[in-house]
Amino acid sequence: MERTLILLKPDCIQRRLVGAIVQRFEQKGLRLAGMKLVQVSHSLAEQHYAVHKGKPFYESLLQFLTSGPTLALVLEGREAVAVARSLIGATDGTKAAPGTIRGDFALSVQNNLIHGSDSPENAAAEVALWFKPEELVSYQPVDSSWIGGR
Ligand code: IDP
Ligand code: MG
Repeated sequence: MERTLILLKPDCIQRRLVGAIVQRFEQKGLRLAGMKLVQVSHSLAEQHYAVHKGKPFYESLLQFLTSGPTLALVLEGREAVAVARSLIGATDGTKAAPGTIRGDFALSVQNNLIHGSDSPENAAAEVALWFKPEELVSYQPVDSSWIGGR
């Protein structure tokens, strides 16, 4: 079953939007496989956003991600990576479609509330970066025959 890494960034925690956002993933049918509140170190932020090193917004992005607690989640389900990205919406809050998380709650490009892995390969690497194997839980959801995707 596919897994994806989701980060509820410091603006999401500060704005008390955790419940509203986690609810959207649960309602869709994705299930929690891991969850922890992290004060992100500079080193972890650098590793997570290594692909953006050298871009004009990189230093500011690291500053943002380390500026307060982040909630890290692993979500599991059919096509979890693509499904989560479509619920999240476009990077720039002003361009994200209404109905998406960023479309409904974000106006900023940088402070756009949430990260979601962009491919199954990156998801596997990001899950391994943020979680130890023993921090992840596998279980059979009681409603899986109704939700589908097994
Ligand atoms: P994504 O989060 O939609 O995958 P990426 O292009 O991977 O977007 O960028 C990573 C993060 O860097 C974004 O979520 C956002 O916080 C920040 N970011 C991206 N582009 C810009 C920009 O042009 N200015 C400021 N911050 C940006
Ligand atoms: Mg990205």
